[in-house]
Amino acid sequence: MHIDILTLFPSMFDGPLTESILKRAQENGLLTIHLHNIRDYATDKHHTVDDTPYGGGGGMVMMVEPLTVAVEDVRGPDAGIPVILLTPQGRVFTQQVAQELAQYPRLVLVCGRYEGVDERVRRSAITDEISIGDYVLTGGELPAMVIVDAISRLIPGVLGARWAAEEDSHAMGLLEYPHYTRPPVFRDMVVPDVLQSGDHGAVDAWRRREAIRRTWYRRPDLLVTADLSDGERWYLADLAETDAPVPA
Ligand code: 4GM
Repeated sequence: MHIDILTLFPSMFDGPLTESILKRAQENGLLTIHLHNIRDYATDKHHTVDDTPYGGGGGMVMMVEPLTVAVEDVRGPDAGIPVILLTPQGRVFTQQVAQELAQYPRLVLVCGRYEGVDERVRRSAITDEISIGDYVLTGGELPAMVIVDAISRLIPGVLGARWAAEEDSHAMGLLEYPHYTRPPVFRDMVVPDVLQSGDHGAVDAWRRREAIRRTWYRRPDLLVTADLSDGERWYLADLAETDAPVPA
């Protein structure tokens, strides 16, 4: 996967992309990330990239020409490459969107700043708009990092052979089951017996039930679309009949 990122603040990406799993993915050639400074595409001697909005009002708007030329230069002639603007007005980023984007060999991410970008950039250069959630940030850089992280760990080989991203909680439409490691007793809190039983079938069944229980308690909205068996739907109906739910 090759990702180009257009930003006014390339150095903001230094930390997250050069540590841990994303660092190793790049060293192993599974991921390449190129940062491009939008200011390099400014056309005047002051390297201006923003201007006051027509119609007045506060704030600044990112100018159409530097951003459009930057996208055209970075993307090249291949019109099939997604060019994604990070904006609070985009479609909301979910695990499903991450899986969709992870299928592409190349992506271009465009980080806006100020009050937004000139509307004509969207029409001439952007193919998709994504929001990481219903809140406003000072720029698209943090959303771009979130997207790079979520997509990278879906690339085969990035997490290593023993880890299957398909089994991630949100990939299954459920929250994750509870995790434990040593010691078996901490203060008065014990590890459930089944996890120490060595019975893998029983462990899988317990984890699946706990994932459903936790999802029902914390995020019941997810259960509308979760892929549950008939037996699991019965289990859910039982949970829903309990008057005082046990915090999961
Ligand atoms: C307006 C237009 C993304 C503001 C484009 C960007 C939040 C998100 C910005 C922009 C952003 C989000 C910059 N704030 N919720 N601010 O994903 O890039």
